[in-house]
Amino acid sequence: MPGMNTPMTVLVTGATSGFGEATAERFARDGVRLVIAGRRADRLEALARRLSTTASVHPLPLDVRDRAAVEKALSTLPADFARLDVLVNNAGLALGLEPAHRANLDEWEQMIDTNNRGLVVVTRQVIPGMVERGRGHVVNVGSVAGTYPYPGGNVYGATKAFVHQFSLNLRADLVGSGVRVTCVEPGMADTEFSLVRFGDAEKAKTVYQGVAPLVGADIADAIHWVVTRPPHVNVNVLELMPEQQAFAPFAVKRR
Ligand code: NDP
Ligand code: 8X3
Repeated sequence: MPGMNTPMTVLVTGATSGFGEATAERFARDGVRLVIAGRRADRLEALARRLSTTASVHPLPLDVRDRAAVEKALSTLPADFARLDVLVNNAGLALGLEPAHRANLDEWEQMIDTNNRGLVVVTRQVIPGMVERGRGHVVNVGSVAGTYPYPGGNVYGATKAFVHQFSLNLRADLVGSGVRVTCVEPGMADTEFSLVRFGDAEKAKTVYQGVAPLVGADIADAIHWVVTRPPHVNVNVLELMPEQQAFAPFAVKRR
């Protein structure tokens, strides 16, 4: 990473809540330069003000689904923030939990556009500079849903399987370049995730009842840990779950 006295520059997408906000908070404690991105500009401004006591922060209102906007925003970053050392591709969402034959196709498209298209557009814009400088780290936020299927996980889980495989394929391309790639794959975590998924605060609350779920700070710690390993160490994949969560048994429907 940068020289002894140069702080790292870290871009976090989806920094307006949950994992992204916690990750920005974690890196801010190290006094890095932070670019925080998300659609809700008011939240970005508030977070930037809050973190500015320890870090230099550049709020970047951005919808990752808008390729032209992403390309423009990332190619015109202020000079102090333009040389990115770490990209945390965290922006993403799940919508709905209906079985595939009843699911809403617009919601499927929005998940693909955000979790996959958005992620690859941001990545493609950022990695040439990292390769040129011979250093960098791309941390993609996948999910246990990309490995273990569950009813209603249909397209959401598939988008996260894409994130997992894209991360490994990035590794294959970037090996030896000084640019590291990690896929961090959390299980159930209490953020705004379920509120977004169901659009219903009461229903969202029930998801975490009786469970000590992961929280944003747990994932922020994991992301911070993979990034702060010595440069010769690449954590390929890091999967985390709450102690109270595990895998489903095979479903057998008997007639
Ligand atoms: P939150 O809903 O709290 O945060 C999601 C973030 O993504 C928000 O900051 C939101 O910002 C941003 N985002 C969503 N759509 C867009 C978009 N089109 N453009 C830019 N930013 C966008 O949920 P989490 O923190 O839980 O989710 C973060 C990531 O972690 C997601 O990729 C999610 O799939 C993944 N994940 C979550 C788990 C969980 O149980 N919570 C477990 C495993 C993975 P804004 O709305 O302001 O644009
Ligand atoms: C979020 C975890 O299990 O709700 O990616 O799909 S889960």
